[in-house]
Amino acid sequence: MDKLIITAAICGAEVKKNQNENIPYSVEEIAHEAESAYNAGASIIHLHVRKEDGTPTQDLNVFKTCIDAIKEKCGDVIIQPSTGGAVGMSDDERLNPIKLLPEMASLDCGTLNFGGSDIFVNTEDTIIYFADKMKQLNIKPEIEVFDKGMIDTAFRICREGHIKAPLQFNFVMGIRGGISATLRDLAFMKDSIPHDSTYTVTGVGRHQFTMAAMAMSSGGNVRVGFEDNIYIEKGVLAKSNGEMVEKVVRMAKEIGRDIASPNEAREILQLGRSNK
Ligand code: KMH
Ligand code: ZN
Repeated sequence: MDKLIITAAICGAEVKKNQNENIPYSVEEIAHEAESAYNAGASIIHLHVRKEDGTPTQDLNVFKTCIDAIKEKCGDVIIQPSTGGAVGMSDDERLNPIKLLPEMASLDCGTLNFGGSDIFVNTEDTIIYFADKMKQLNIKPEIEVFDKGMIDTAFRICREGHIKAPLQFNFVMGIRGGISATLRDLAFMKDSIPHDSTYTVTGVGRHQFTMAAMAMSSGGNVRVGFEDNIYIEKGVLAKSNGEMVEKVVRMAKEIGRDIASPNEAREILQLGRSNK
């Protein structure tokens, strides 16, 4: 098996300090959380940013300031801005951070009920619009899938030339409205992607570490972080993203899976190769 790539989704758009006071909002807090995850073994930072009061934003300047601050503290870490942003944002607002030419960015491949009464809208036109922009800028999309049909959409747009293999998937499992976080569904998702693809598993909420265990033992990669879960164990709030990454590193050590450095992750994911 390849070395394990750990992504830290350090902030997200939805979770707030009243749920866990350690959720980062300011540039300093975001950079500090990225550093804690990087020092613990994360090679990718999946990045959302906030206004000072915690409101999610896709403002270009806020992204730039945060990315600069993270680079200063974390040197070679891979920064993967979100183009999902928050529910209700316009397509062009969501796309803002790709103007900073990151190596990767998220590409959400379908619409779903999102955690209750919200709808996270990604029409096929939106997906193709985002994919074409990323292709022009040679940014590798991480294909965010919340259900199996989104894998099929990714195939279709790949066949049509909007994204290029090898594809990198992130299976987000356990969100209300999306696929459940079970071994059966992970096997289904994993068996549904092309053999030359790579995949990461994001278990939402209480599923975070059980899905991490399944992902790392089946050859997949792992995402953890405050975006997806605020607890380090049942009833105990996590102190930092670093604490969650450390737990994944301990689990990987126990089963003999080495951790990828950022440069090793670049090799495995084939970042920086032509997207055309
Ligand atoms: N905040 C969600 C609505 C992504 O980063 O691409 C979308 C999201 C996915 O978090
Ligand atoms: Zn996200």
